[in-house]
Amino acid sequence: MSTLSYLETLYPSWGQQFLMDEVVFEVKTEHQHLVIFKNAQWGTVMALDGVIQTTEKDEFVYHEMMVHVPLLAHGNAKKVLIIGGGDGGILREVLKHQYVESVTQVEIDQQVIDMCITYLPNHSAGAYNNPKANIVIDDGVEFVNRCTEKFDVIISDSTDPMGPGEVLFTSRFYQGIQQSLAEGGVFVAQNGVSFLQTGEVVTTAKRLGSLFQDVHFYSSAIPTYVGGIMCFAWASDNRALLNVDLATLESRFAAAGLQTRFYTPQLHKGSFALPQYILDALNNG
Ligand code: AG3
Repeated sequence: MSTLSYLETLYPSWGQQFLMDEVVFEVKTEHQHLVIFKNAQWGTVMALDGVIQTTEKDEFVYHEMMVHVPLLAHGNAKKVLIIGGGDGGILREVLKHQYVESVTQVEIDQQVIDMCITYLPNHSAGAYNNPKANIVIDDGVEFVNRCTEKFDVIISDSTDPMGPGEVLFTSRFYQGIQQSLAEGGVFVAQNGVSFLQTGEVVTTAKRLGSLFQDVHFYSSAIPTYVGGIMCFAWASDNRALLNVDLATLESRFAAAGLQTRFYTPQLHKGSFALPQYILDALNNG
């Protein structure tokens, strides 16, 4: 049995630990520590600066909820923008929607994409070769503030708001999002494990709230983002998207011909109901 292990250091006094059967890639620079290893329970695991980013076994929960919720709520998204998401899981799920004409992905680091194609090939599953995919290596904040194109759905698949990911939670980023969102469009973003990172929902709600008419969160439990449910931020000026009824979601889901392992239209509806501790934090914040 392996004695090498990886301890997540996201929280100061508690964290999950993995046995590393094999370290397949590791790079320690002065700015970051990236490691990809194999674990019997979770398959290939990627961690960055002490935080588990994705695992082969449970990535579908996160990627399906980040993609199918906004896309099926919208129902007719033709242009989609992904910020971050270097492992390609978001891109893979977006491209399952046939009516999507083009997907632009802005990732700051080409090396992350290349490494994930090599070591986590099932995440992108060939999506980077799809002619509808347009990959831009750039800073997401600069891109959205400069961009003159408009997108129906924008998905921010970032790290936590510390280090390089921090800028993707700022008002300047959200202003760029507002400018880049087509009329009737919706923005969603990874927004932390709320039991432990409660401040994140409060801050995001304030920042997005001053720019969009409709700011909300939906949630899901992702096994290796430990500590309870993760919240996803939702921002739009189109209130109808939040209130799409179950029958409509079911018919869009069927028409899209999606084979999912987590997403269902009923889960979609239910994911917008938040526990009282989050509602209290939002009301008191
Ligand atoms: N990006 C989100 C990782 C967040 C982990 N944070 C946490 N457990 N609080 C993952 C990239 C997947 N494409």
